[in-house]
Amino acid sequence: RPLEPVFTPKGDEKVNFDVPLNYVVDELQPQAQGLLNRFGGESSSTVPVKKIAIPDLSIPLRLGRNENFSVFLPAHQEMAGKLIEIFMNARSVDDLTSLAAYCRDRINPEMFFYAMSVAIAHRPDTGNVPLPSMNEIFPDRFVASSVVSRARGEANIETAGSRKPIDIPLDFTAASEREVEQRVAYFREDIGINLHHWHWHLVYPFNGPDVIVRKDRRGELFYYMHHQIMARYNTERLCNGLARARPLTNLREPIQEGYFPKLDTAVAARSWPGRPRNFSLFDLNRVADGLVVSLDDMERLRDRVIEAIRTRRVRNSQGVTITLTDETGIDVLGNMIEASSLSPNQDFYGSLHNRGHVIIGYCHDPDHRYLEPFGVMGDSTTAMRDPVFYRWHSFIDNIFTLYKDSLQPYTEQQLNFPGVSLAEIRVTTNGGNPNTLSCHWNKSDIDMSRGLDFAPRGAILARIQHLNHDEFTYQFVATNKNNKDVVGTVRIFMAPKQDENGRLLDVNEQRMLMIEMDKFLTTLPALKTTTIIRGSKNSAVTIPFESTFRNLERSKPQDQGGSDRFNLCGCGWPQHMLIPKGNAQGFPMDMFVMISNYQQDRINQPNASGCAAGVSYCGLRDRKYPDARPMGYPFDRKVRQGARTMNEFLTPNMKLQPITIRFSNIVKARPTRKRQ
Ligand code: CUO
Repeated sequence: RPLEPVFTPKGDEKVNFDVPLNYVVDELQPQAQGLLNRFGGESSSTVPVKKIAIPDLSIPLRLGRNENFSVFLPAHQEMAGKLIEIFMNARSVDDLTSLAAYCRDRINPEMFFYAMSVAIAHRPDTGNVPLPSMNEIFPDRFVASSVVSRARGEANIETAGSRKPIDIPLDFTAASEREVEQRVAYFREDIGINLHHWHWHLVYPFNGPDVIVRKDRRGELFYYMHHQIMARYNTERLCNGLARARPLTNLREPIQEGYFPKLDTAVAARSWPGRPRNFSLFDLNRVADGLVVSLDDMERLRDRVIEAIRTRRVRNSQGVTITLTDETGIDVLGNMIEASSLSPNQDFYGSLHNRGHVIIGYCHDPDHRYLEPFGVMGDSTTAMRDPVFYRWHSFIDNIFTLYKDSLQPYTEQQLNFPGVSLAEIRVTTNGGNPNTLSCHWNKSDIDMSRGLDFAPRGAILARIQHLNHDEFTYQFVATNKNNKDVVGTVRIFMAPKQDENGRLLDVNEQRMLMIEMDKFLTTLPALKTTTIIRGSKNSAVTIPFESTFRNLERSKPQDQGGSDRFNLCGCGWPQHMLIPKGNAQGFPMDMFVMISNYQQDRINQPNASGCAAGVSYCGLRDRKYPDARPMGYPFDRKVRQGARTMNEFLTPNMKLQPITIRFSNIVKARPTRKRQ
C-alpha cells in the first residue's frame, strides 16, 4: 500500500521527532536529554521514532562528514550502494524513519540525502512520499556562494515575515560577457535544468542493488535523454550566434573553454575548483579516491567501444560474443558506454562516459597533491553548468550516432500510417501572430532556508531570473480516410533551419537537432477530418513550473493542489525551458508533426500510478517505457536515400511548418505569493 507522508507540516509548524536517547550522536550525549526536552517543548506535534537494531554502517561511515560526495567516484559509489541497500531493506516505513533519524547526524550529509532519495524513489511503500527538493537542501550547489552568505545574514537580521527575497540579477553568474560562452549561461546554470539532470541520475542510478538499476531500456534512455540535452543546447547556441558544441574527441588537446563556478560547498566548507582556459587533461592518479586512469586507458576504451559498434559484436564478461541487434543494440551500448552495472563487460569496455566526467572534474589536481576536491563535472547536480559538459557529451553522442547511422533507414512504408494525413499544423499564442512563439525573462523564488545551518526558522527566498515563454497552443488538422476509427501517436519536434553560418541545414544535420516537444495519443474518427488541439503546458517532456519554483503554490495545503505533490515528479525537463530562447529578430525553426499508428507504438501494461509528467525523458515509475518505437523515432536513424530535404522525408502522416521564436529582453512579472 502506498504510504502517506508521515506528517505534513503546515507553514512553519514545528514538528518534533521523538528520537530514542541512544540515537543522539556521542558529542551531544551529555546534553541529549536537555535538547530533546527543549525542542519537544517548542513543537506542536510529535512523531515517535521507533528504536530498532541498527545495521552495520561501517562502509558508508568511511566517508567523512565534511567531504564532498559524488556518485561518479567508485569508492563513493560503493559506500552509497551499501547505504541504499540498508534503506531499501528496512522492513517498514517506521523502520526506515528510524534509520533516517539514526543516520542523519552520522553519515556524510550529501551521501545520506542521495541514498535516502534513491530509496524513497524506489521502495514500493514510499511511492507517494514527496522527495525534498535538492535546491532547498543544498542551495549552495545552485546559487553563488555570495548569495548563500547574504541569505544567512538576512535570516539572522530579519524575522521570517519581514525578510525580503535576495534578488539575483541575470548577469550574476560565473563569467563576464568577455567570455562568449556566457551567452548560454542562462541555460547551463538554470536551476530547473540542473535539478532535472540530478533527478534523472537519481531515478536511473548506474550502480547499486539490482532493483534500482535494472529498468526497462535504461541504457537507451541514457543515450536519448543526453542526446536531447545536446539538441537543445546546440539550438540555444545557434539562437545566440554560437557554433554547435565541438565534441571533445581529442583528449590531448587543451580545452579552450574555462569555467569558474563561484559556488561554495557548505558540507566541505570549500570552494568548487575552477578550470582556466586552454587547460589540459592529465592521467589521473588519485589512489585515495580509487581513481587511477590514464588518457591512454580512455583511448583504449573508446577504441574497444567503436570496434564493438563497427562489428556489431560485443564480448561479454563470460567471453561470449553477443550481437548488437536493431532492437536492443542501443540499450546495450548505453549501459556499456555510461557505464552502468548492466554493462555486458565492465572489465573490458570500462566506463568511458563516467571516467570522462572524473578525468575532466579532477584536471586541476590529477594526482591529489593539493588535496583538492572535484570540479563541477564530478557531480550530476552541477555538471551541466560547465561548457565542457556539452563537449564531452557531444563526443559521447557521436559514438551512439555512429551506431545509429549504421542501421537501415526507415522506409516510406514503415513511416506511413495508411489512410491518415495531416493537412495543416500551427501554433498560436494568446494575441500573438500565428506560428510565432515568444520568450522573455521571469523572476521566481526558491526557498533556501532548509539548506542553511544555524539560521533562524522561516523562509529565506532567493529571487532568480530565468528564461520563460508565453504559453501556446498546437492546432493540427488531420484526416482519417479509413472506414474505422484509429488511434494515433502525435509526435511533435522542432529544429533550427540554419547552421551557424546562416546556411540551410542538411536534412541529417537538422535531424540531429530535432528537439522533442510533446507526444500524446489521439483518436481519429472514421472518414472524418478532425482538428487536434493541445496546450504547450501538457507536454510529455516537461514537469510543471511549480516543481522547480515553489513560490506560487507553496502556501496551499497539499489537498488543495499545493506544490508538494509535484515533488514526486522531480524528473522532467522544466516547463520554463520548453522552447529555445530565439532571438530579437525572430529565430527560424521548423516544427515537425507526425501521427504514427498506435497499434505499432503501444505497450500493453497497466496505467501509471502517480506521477506521469516528464515521461519522454524520464520514463514511468515501475513500468516499461510507454512507447514501443526506438527513442527519438523517427529521427533516430539516417533519413532514407533520396530524401535530400526534410520536406522530401515526409510521408502523408507528417507535416513540416516553419515557425519563428522571438525573444524580448524584458522581465515579465509573475504573481508571487508569500509562504505562510
Ligand atoms: Cu548525465 Cu554525463 O551523464 O552527466
